[in-house]
Amino acid sequence: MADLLRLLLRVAEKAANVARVCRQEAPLFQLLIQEKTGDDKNKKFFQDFKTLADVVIQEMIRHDVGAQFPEMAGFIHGEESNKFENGLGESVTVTVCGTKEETAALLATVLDGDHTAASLLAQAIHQDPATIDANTDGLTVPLSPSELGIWIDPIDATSQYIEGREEVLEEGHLSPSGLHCALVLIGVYLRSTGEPVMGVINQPFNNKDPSGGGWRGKHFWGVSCGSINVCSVSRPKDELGTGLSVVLSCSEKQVVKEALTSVCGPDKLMYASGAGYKILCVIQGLADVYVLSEGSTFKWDSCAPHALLQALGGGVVDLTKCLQSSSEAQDHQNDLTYHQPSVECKGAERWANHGGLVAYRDSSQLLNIISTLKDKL
Ligand code: 2IP
Ligand code: CA
Ligand code: CA
Repeated sequence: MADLLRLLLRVAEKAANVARVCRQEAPLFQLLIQEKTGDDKNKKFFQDFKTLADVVIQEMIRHDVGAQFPEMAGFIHGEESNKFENGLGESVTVTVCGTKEETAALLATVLDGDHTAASLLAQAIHQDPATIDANTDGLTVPLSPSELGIWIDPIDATSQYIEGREEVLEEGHLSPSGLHCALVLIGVYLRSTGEPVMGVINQPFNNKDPSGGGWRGKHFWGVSCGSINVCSVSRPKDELGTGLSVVLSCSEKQVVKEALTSVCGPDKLMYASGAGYKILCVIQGLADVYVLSEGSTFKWDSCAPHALLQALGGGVVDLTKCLQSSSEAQDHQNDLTYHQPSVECKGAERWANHGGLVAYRDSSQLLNIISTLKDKL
């Protein structure tokens, strides 16, 4: 299934292009940043376009993967629904059509007849991405498409994507907010066990071309199945004696912040936007762990980066389950899984990571976190 990995890298790059185009092309950008003021239709329209960019990206990924791997077609899920209502209250199902022109015509119906915006979007969807140099030669993945399912978050950290603040990233440093927090996440899991086995992360706004050529992205990938554990990011060297570094959501509970201060080194309690970006920080060694005590992330947020962390020898666990379990054994029974919904819930909540999570590289650091938070939550 190395073919699947190469395909996911390509579609994620296409997705990143769509995300960039929506900010670069004035007619699309205007729609993206429209204020939530004015009459009702305007209010609705603002919401519509943000979601439309997401839906279009997700459907494009679903279309391309389903075309090459028909066995997977019914198992490609994502954050968004492709049933869409336009400003006139009409329901439209957004799909990627056979040609650019057909896709543009369909998108125009959602965009209330804005043909310029529709054509620009369709152009980006149907354009072949630049070749990606991913060094996957010689990689064999002993899986078959009929065993696999996919979770897509077309754009994670949408609020940062819309706000659009540009940061210059400093090597080795976590930058808490800005465009670079927006990520395209595609995760692959085993249908039988729900274990993540492959992940692709594309960061569409990683750095700006100094000669004025616009934003350039960066991609990351990992495969973790059986004895095969390969990641495009090498495992960061552990710095001894510097204290644990933890990244949290700004909205994390005070009791968690206080408890973790006691195990963190000075200035090692950090905050960042985007669930995907925070796990990426752990993957890159910009933080040792990401702790989240609320059920505010979903399967599509964690599946892809979880696969990369697992390939590096770490993982993502359910925090509540860890706090409740008596054994300290590393038997993976508390790992997040991706195949079963919470049947008692409705809508997106069916796929929430209800128990919160901890993302880690080193299991001794995970144990440290769990023992610190025990009896505090
Ligand atoms: C969001 C996004 C948020 C995150 C939230 C996710 O996904 O990643 O940033 O909250 O959990 O569900 P926080 O930044 O506080 O961690 P989306 O942007 O796709 O809705
Ligand atoms: Ca998300
Ligand atoms: Ca999203």
